[in-house]
Amino acid sequence: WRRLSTKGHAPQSVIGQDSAQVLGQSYPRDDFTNVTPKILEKVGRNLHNQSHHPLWLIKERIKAHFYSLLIPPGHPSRKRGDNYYLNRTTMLRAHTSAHQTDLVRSGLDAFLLAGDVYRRDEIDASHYPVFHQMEGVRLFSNRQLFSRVQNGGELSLFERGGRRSPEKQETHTLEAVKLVEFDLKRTLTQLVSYLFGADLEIRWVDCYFPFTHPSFEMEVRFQGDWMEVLGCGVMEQELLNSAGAGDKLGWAFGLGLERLAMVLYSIPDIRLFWSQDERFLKQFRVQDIHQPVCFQTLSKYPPLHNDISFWLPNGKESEAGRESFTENDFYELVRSIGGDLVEKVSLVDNFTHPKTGRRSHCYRIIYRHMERTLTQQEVQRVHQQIEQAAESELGVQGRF
Ligand code: FA5
Ligand code: MG
Repeated sequence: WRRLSTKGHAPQSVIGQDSAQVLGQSYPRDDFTNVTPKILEKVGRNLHNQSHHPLWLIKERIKAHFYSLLIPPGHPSRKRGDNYYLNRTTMLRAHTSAHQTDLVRSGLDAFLLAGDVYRRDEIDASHYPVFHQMEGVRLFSNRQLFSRVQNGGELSLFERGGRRSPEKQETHTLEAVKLVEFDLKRTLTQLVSYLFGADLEIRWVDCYFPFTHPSFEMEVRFQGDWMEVLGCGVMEQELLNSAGAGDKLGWAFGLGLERLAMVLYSIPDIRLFWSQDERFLKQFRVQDIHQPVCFQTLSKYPPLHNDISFWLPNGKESEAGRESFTENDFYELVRSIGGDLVEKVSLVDNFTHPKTGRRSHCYRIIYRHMERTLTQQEVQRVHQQIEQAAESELGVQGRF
């Protein structure tokens, strides 16, 4: 009650003879000044942030309504096992799509943004728990989409009573979606041929994302295998509606900057991006960003591998619905102890005892330093720490 009473509420913002003090900043008075002390008293109160104030309450309800439209609380993209949480309400962002709505709401209809993103994920040469994504969005009005089509004026973006199908969302017309999808794929194909030349082999794979439908992933040929470099699709109309762009259709993509740089510069391992070794960094200091870089890979030092086997804890689910053991928990533990010495962890055996029903996992950990040769002893020390921590922190029983 003390906090809510106005008595004793020292206003943070006041107006004096020469200047107004507003939230710690000073603004000199001039002939335009007309603000009054009564008004300034209110600045900084932020009623909508005051817990259980009616404005707070209605705001929270509106937020809950829109948030639940697209990513319900139990959605996999919020899973504790796949993400890093600061606490119950705040996580490190796991993809740059988190910013789509705000930027569309701000009025932009085409934008790019880049940022660092964080995920608990598997461990190998193309996965790292911190990486960088670049997001692109483009919106189309009816006129923009159909102006290139003969008699396009008769076509529309939306239809009533339509159904969601593998090709399209319920409110979209098939002709509009096909044009957006075509523009999206053409734009991304042009991007990769600009970066890599027309020779790069690519393919499109259908997939699922919560913010787009239909959705696709682009894969490129890298060192003899297909590697996924980006996800994309036709934006969910609910997202555009809630961001004030309900009269438009849009596409969006999110690409992994590391993955593209690995292909472009033949960088063999994702850990190298964090290297502070001049032999790595100096190769990219070109005069002109378009100048090709012929990356000379640092000589590869020999790998050492060690296996680790353990019985999993009994498969009861805890009351929070959390599984008692997940593979990501083990990967995370290996990372936090082995750091960048660990090149890859793979599950090589998954065994269920025929009588007791107990499950056991065997993982192979490949250790390799990017900048020098590791010794057996050094690796042994780290490996033993991993064994001990697995028992004490994950509740597994070692078969070491
Ligand atoms: C997404 O993150 C979607 N938000 C992309 C998107 C944006 C779809 C807009 C539709 C519309 P995905 O989880 O597939 O999708 O990640 C996108 C890209 O990030 C991947 O293709 C890959 O290039 C890169 N990436 C994903 N995980 C890792 C990782 N652990 N390490 C390095 N790069 C990664
Ligand atoms: Mg993906």
